[in-house]
Amino acid sequence: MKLYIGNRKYSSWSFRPWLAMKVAGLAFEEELIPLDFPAGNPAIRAVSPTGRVPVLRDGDLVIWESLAIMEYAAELAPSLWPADRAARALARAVSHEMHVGFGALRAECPMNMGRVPGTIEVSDAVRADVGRIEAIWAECLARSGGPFLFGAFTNADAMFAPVINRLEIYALSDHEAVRRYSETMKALPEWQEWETAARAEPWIVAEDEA
Ligand SMILES: N[C@@H](CCC(=O)N[C@@H](CS)C(=O)NCC(=O)O)C(=O)O
Repeated sequence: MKLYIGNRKYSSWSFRPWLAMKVAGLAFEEELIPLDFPAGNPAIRAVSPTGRVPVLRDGDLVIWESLAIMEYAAELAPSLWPADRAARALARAVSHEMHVGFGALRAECPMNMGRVPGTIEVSDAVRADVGRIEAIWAECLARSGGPFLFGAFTNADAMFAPVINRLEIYALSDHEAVRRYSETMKALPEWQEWETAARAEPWIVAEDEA
């Protein structure tokens, strides 16, 4: 099984399935295809029907879209969704909300694993996105008791992983639940492995440098 990813510094969509599959202990190879071409890297087109990463290849099977990859990973490692049916439904709901939502936060505040934390000007729409994320995290953590959103680590945590980076590097939240949850996520050895490799990357993508 091989996961094609983009730059670790910037590719938030790649980080999600990579983190989920690593924390779940799935064995896979990875190949990084740099996102440093203004019109898209032709090497991505060669492996991805959408010209985007992440893409998972398992034998002849090619899966694109981060959440579809994570659903596939959860079939191989069922702990990636909560065992309880109601919790599993909620974990999927917040994961889908992340997949389609928070457009202002994603557009104005790109994930950047190499950035020194500091504030930037953000719109009211970003503040609203942050408020909704704080509410989701506080509610999930209160319901499960933590330390992850649904108790043990699941795909829902992986879906929000890039947001943890965004809230930190643009200093967007001082909510207690965000602080506690971010500490838990950033202490994962797999998080640290990704971050260390990201910081060693040579590429700078201007449009992701807010
Ligand atoms: N909806 C897709 C989004 C994938 C996506 O936008 N990937 C970006 C990198 S994070 C990409 O491949 N961009 C192509 C490029 O910049 O050349 C998913 O969930 O996987």
